[in-house]
Amino acid sequence: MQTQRLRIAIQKKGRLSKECQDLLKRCGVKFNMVGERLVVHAENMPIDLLLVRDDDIPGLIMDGVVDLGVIGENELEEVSLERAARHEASDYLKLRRLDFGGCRLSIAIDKDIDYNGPQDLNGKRIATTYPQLVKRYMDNIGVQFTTCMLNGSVEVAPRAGLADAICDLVSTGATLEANGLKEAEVILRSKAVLIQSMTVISCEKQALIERLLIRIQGVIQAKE
Ligand code: PRT
Ligand code: ZN
Repeated sequence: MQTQRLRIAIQKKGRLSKECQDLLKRCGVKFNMVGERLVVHAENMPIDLLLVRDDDIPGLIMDGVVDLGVIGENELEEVSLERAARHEASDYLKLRRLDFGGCRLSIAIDKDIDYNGPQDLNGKRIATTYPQLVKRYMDNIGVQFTTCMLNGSVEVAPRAGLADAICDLVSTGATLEANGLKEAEVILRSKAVLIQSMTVISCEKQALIERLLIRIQGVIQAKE
């Protein structure tokens, strides 16, 4: 269902939401976040913000339900691989890498284990929320493994005897340390990105996207 207004999907609540809203505001988009609304209309531009869980953003873009989205590359690439494996639409346009949401997706092991390289992961069970990205990495280096899919508490899996290692997002490393783990391999460095759906849109909408991109460029440069 096409609308005249540009639809932008952003995370409703979480690590990307504040910076995402700040970026849009600095770009001159005026809106008022009130209550538990799913859609918020910008007051001064033909833009609607869709407030959703980050997990839903890649699919909304790939299915052409929204025009733009802001999402972590980790989530974006995982969903894209997962959808491609199911022969579902998995394409998108990456418009710009943003200056927030930075983290790395890393394989971590018990801190007391002697680690000499990826071959040491051979035959191990790895707990993760990102099975596709782990598979891509392990297949590339030719190391056998199994996964244990966990949507939360990944870092406690080794201690709980559910897995030998984990693959999870790391920013400061404090969570790993608190759970007696150490980083063994970084498999992806991620940031928030602005993406566009491959769906053909009106010239007006495309022109608005171009204007927004120029403003985003200005906002990011001003911070540097
Ligand atoms: O509710 P919803 O599904 O929308 O949110 P969510 O809980 O799935 O995601 P959220 O808000 O936690 O994270 C959104 C995005 O922020 C992620 O997809 C990443 O792109 C990015 N990001 C950046 C991070 C981190 N840094 C991060 N440190 N996401 C999660 N973490 C977690 C990590 O999983 C681990 O539990 O923080 C912990 C590690 O942090 P340190 O500092 O102890 O290393
Ligand atoms: Zn999520």
